[in-house]
Amino acid sequence: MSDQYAPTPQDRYTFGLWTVGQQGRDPFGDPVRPAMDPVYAVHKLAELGAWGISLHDNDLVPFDATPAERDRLVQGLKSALDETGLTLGMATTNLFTNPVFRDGAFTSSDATVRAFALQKAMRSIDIGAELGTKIYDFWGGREGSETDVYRSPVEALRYMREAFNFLTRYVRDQGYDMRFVIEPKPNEPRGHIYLPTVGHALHFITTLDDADMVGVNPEFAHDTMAGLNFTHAVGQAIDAGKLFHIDLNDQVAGRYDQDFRFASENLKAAFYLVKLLEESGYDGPRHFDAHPYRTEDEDGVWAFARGCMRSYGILKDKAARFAADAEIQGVIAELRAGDTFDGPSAAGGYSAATADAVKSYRFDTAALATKGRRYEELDQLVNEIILGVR
Ligand code: GLT
Ligand code: MN
Ligand code: MN
Repeated sequence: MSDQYAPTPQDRYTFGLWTVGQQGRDPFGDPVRPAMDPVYAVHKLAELGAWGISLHDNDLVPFDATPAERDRLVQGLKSALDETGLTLGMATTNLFTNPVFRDGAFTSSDATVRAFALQKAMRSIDIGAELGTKIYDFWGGREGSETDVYRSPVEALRYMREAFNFLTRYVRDQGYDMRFVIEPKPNEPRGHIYLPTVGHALHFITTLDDADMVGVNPEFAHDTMAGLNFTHAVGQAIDAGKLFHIDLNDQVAGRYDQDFRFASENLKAAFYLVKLLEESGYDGPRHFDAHPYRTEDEDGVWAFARGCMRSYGILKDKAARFAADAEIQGVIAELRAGDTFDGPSAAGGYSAATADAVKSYRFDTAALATKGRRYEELDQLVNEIILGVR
């Protein structure tokens, strides 16, 4: 299927090695697909038109690898990236699989575990730097609790801050050209995860020594699990100048963490998200952090990867159609014309005189109260764009 939606590296699509390499293991069932060699995944993704990959340290280097093994594996992947021209869009540390992290990593109650987590993160940051990534992700899957019987959330945030302050200094000391992103999630695998939403993370970042180096990595599924509007969360990250990366996938609200193919469930939410991203000038990776259905074999994995990229490209085209649609833009222009106000307001900033003027202004509330917004009409036009009839 080669057409205008065929992905190209200019689209900046990236995939975690753990996504196309996901073996379909779940809490009730064994893997259904064999392990995938990272070098093979890089070549396949290059063939499909992706721009890059992302990885955890342990997607490439086993937890107990010797230094020689580590060097050989990193070198092997580096060669694959060089040969294909793919980039490492993001790297991160696995601070959740090993039983050591049963009660968290940076926020573990055990000081030895916290120090070990720092060691693992620094070694993993070194791998990321060697492979050329400029974005380093922190998903605190185990950073949380089921019960607050022992560690207070205030203590946990203090530990988290210590770790971030230490690691940004480490990156600066090494001279790495790298920024950090915090990836919020409300729960799973912990009952309650610290920094559960984009808003929590954005505030936490303001308390860090090197706040300029740290942004967020919002994930569609994580906000959707909690019943939140993901596009609004992304909007807040953009407003704060902190959207350094994004994890795209899909999810049914109220279910377990599904990590479905991008736009497979919530087409319209995906449309408004892509529209926002494209219109905002976001120029980071369009990173797919999703899993193929457990029903699939390897062909299904590549159908999944193609589907993520094609849906993004198609929705990007739909957003452009929205912007070019004369009827839609006509309605918007009429609404905008009726939405102006040349009386006193907050728009020009505060002054005592403006405050007095606003307080004494005679508003025609009867007219305002009866004014319709035409959003039904506009939103239906969006449906018709998405459904392909305009
Ligand atoms: C894990 C999680 C993702 C994170 C990854 C980074 S791993 O699959 O569900 O949301 O982005 O650690
Ligand atoms: Mn993610
Ligand atoms: Mn996820």
